[in-house]
Amino acid sequence: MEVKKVLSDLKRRFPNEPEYHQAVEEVLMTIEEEYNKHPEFEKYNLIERLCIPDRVFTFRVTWVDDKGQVQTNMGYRIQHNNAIGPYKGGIRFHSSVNLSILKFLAFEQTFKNSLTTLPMGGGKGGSDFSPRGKSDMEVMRFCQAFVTELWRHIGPQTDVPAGDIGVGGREVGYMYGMYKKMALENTGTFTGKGLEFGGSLVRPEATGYGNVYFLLEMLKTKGIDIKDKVVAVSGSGNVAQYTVKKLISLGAKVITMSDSNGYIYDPDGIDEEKLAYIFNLKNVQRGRIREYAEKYGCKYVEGARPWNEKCDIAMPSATQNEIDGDDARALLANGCFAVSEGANMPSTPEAIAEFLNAKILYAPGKAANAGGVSVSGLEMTQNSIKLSWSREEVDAKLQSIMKEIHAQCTLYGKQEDGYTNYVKGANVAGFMKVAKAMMAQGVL
Ligand code: NDP
Ligand code: 2IT
Repeated sequence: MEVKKVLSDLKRRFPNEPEYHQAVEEVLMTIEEEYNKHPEFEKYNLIERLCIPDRVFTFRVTWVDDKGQVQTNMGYRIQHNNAIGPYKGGIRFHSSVNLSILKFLAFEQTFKNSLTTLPMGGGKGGSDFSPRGKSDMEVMRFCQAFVTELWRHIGPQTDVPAGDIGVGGREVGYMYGMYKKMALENTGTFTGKGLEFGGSLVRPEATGYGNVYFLLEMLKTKGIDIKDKVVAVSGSGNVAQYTVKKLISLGAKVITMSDSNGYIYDPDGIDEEKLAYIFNLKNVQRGRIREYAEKYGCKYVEGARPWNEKCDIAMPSATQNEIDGDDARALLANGCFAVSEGANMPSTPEAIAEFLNAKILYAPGKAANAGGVSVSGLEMTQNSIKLSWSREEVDAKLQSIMKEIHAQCTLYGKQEDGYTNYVKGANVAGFMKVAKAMMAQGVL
């Protein structure tokens, strides 16, 4: 494989998809060496078959708002690769959603799901609909209209969606309800469902908790204790909230959270009580993070990201490309020694290069945030056997999966000087499993 040629071909065939190109480039650069050890991969053109999604569905979603006006949004589902199991991955509702963003997410998901040890392929979907500022009934009508198109492409053995930005328990509930009405089946073709109708304990917590479990594994390699470490977290949604919850329970000090308008800096640290306020503010009131600063009298910085604040550890948990080269240099200059990504592709290529050059502990999202989809996989298992496991059982399985992902990253990412390049480790380990499965199944 010649990475430059593969990339230039992809850019020519799929122009104007910068996030997709970015995600593919990062993976190809790191798997090139391993790929070229297997001439059989090249013979079967594995690389193009792995980079280009199996299929892409695009559809218009039409719904009626509270004023009686007819609205349209775009809907998408990318079925990227099902070599190791049914397509699996979340649905994102955000005004920025487009084909490029969903293709990058579906591509990443394929490698992430491969790392989880569970039999799941990769997919992603979403819409440029923004739930922010919409009434509950508007969100419901939109979800129903979205699924009226989507339902024919998904199923428990074919493609199992879940949540992502803008899609939480409320949205999954509305989508699953409509799906059941259309498909006349009750086999759990969505994960992140409510506990009353097939959801799994620990699924809401799983991405944030899983990221902290991965961080603990990384810290263990250096003999560092999480207690009293200062952590900067971005975002204040599902992933950020449970990341902070776990960090507090382990005695770390979380000093920042953010949303798309700005970030709060609390030098005393966010404690249990303040976090309960954030859960209510974000999940019930659907308010802005600025209100935290007003309530607790701390600093709020409008229109900025938290990476200039001094911290030991950074856990970006909002969105893609939220840490650029300057942010990375600021973090390093302030002594940050570990970055563990809750979000998907939050660091730009320049930022990643800074972290790797500085040889800090740096975990890419596809490894560190895989706890969410892992517990989704466990939800699918529970639905299949028609049983529910206890909180302790699911949490123990999540912890052992995160340990196993860390071990796989170490296997392929450990360098001669002892430094672990988790980017390379995650990409090669994720790739090898999918590649072997594709080879065994013939040219498809
Ligand atoms: P939520 O919708 O619950 O929260 C998203 C958070 O990020 C909000 O605070 C939101 O702010 C902020 N945000 C979203 N878009 C932007 C933007 N363009 N600029 C700045 N801030 C932004 O989503 P999740 O917590 O579920 O997802 C967060 C990240 O984690 C995403 O990258 C997602 O792909 C990833 N992820 C999620 C998993 C899950 O299980 N949910 C699993 C693995 C990864 P605001 O309120 O202003 O919109
Ligand atoms: O990016 C992700 O891994 C998710 N949004 C979760 C996917 C899932 O199927 O649970």
